Amino acid sequence: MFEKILIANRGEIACRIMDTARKKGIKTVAVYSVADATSRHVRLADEAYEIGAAEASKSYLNADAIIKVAKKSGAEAIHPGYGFLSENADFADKCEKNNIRFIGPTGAAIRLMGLKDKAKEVMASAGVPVVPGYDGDNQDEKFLKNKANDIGYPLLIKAVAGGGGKGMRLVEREDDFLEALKSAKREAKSSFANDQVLLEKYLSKSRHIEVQVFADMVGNAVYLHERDCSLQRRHQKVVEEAPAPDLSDDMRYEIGETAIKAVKAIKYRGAGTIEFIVDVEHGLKDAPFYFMEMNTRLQVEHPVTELITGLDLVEWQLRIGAGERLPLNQKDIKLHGHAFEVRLYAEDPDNEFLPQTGILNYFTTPPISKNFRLDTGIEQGDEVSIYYDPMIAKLIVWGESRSEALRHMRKALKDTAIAGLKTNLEFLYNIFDHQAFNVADFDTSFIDKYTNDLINTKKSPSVPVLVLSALSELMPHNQGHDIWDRSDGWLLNLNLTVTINLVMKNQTYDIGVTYLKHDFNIEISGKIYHVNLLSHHQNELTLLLDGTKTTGKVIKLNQDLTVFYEGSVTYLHHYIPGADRGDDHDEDGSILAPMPGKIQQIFVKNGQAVIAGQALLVLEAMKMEHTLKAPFDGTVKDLSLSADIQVSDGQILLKINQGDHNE
Ligand code: MV4
Repeated sequence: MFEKILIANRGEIACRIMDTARKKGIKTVAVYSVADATSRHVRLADEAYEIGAAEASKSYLNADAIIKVAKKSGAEAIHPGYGFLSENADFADKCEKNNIRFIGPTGAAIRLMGLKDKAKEVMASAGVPVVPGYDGDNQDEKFLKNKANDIGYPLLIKAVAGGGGKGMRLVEREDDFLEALKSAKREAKSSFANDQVLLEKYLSKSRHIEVQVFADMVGNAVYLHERDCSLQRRHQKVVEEAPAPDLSDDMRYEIGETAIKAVKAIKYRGAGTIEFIVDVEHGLKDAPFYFMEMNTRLQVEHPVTELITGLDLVEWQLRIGAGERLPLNQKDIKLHGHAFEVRLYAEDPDNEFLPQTGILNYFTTPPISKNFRLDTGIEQGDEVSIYYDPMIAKLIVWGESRSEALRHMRKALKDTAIAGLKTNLEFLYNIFDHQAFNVADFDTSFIDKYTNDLINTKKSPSVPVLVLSALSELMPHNQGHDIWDRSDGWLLNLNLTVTINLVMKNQTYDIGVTYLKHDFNIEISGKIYHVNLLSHHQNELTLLLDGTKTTGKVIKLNQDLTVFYEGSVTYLHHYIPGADRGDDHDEDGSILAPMPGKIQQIFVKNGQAVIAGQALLVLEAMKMEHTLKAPFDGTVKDLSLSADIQVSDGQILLKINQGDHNE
């Protein structure tokens, strides 16, 4: 076994790998960019070396710098985690050439699985079912259009060098084919420097079921059963679970054995995942399933497999990487219970999931237990920057059954609180609170289909949220004391009413609070509510609201309140005349780039009248599209950009002259 390994990654996965290495008594070497100098993975490592600037290309993707640190530190092996260099065949080869064990498959296996057409050919010849279509080298437009007509519509155009949906186009009708083909090739060329595409029949009602596999260096291979990752948004997985709900034992066996055929066909080594697409047009029972792609790395969602098998997949990677045989035979790998994982992201579902940056001023999660696991790379006070994926943490739960695990996840999400930046917490809660998901009635279209249930952009805050906020604002903010310790005379003047002004989306709510010695009357929009305060501790209040027990958390930063109540998250501002700094958005209506990126589309022109909320342009950044909208009614001016222009963070893109409507 290794004495010392280098983890060529950051964030939660680097911390997670270090956890296992430490348990095995293996020394760990961290590498970090200038932006990560004080991050958690640096603190957890035995040694740490700076390898370059914040941009990943200058640090975590800098293969030579990483190998240099491995040599200097005496690390015998490198664990790449996921993302970054984890599926870079040249890096894997370079490690081996430098006599450093790459903890993963050979460069040859990575290379082979990196191209969808080659991967499909290898799988088909190994007897693994692949989606019907065309994956040859002939890329002539007319030839491909004829092939498309043979396959039938709807069909998918997929970049062979693509992955995760990039360079993928759904074509519903023959007339749309050529334009979609050109668009897919353009994106593939710019993203992968390889514009070759393949065609596939589109399975319009599908489940994404993937099988965790492991193989050692002497030809043994096992499957650690499957994960269902059908809940995706723009090909980013949102929820993963294991095992796949309602999958029969027969089908579990069949899918698992098929995955092993795939692994043996490519002489694989280490941890891997075979992704299948299951055609559930006629239900899941005996449904046809097809090879989609193979991931030659440990995946983000591996914890759900660990929880239902009781195995440590990183430990297996280290042992196999050190040349050991597989620790278990197939018959020894048992399933127990059900697990879910959600990815907590710094993004704003109310604004097209725009990535958020800022300081994590407040971050609390439930206590760790056999039912709750937290994998995170950041702690309270850390910054979420624009340089890396805005994932804050993974919340993972385990229960004896799917319904018990669902309960544990709802509880975990309700007991998680984050303030200082917006997150997808409420969006995640709404998924686990959704009837269709609870009865496992879902497929890959779930998030698109139920978007309006999942992203319930609030028009106004609920009464419990307003009551919790108003009372919280009356507490002395010397933490831990309760309302009775107020030093001012307010509590002595019975029947005195104070008004708290709370603002949400430019709408003000005046909350009248009257103290009645043992309880309160609270007036909202002319209606009186009777409230007993039961307890107030650590930002959490419990009260009786017209006799109903009500508990919530109010986190205050300056005059801004983040309110957590029954899975909902509400952002309010406590307006105190004179205490408020001026609006920080500039009066001249400048539209600034929220982060570095490329102008993808412009919908308006100089002199055009626009209304508040109207889409102005699309910025491509952080692997996603971000639509920038008019902050108020007005007229477009100073627009001099064109598509494909690269813009910097904070750059003025155009201005909206407020109010005037000259065409
Ligand atoms: C498919 C498919 C249906 N039919 N291929 C490929 C990339 C991966 N992220 C999802 N992929 C899919 N490939 C065929 N022939 C369905 C998916 C798919 C999906 C597609 C669109 C939107 C969301 C999706 C979620 C999971 C799987």
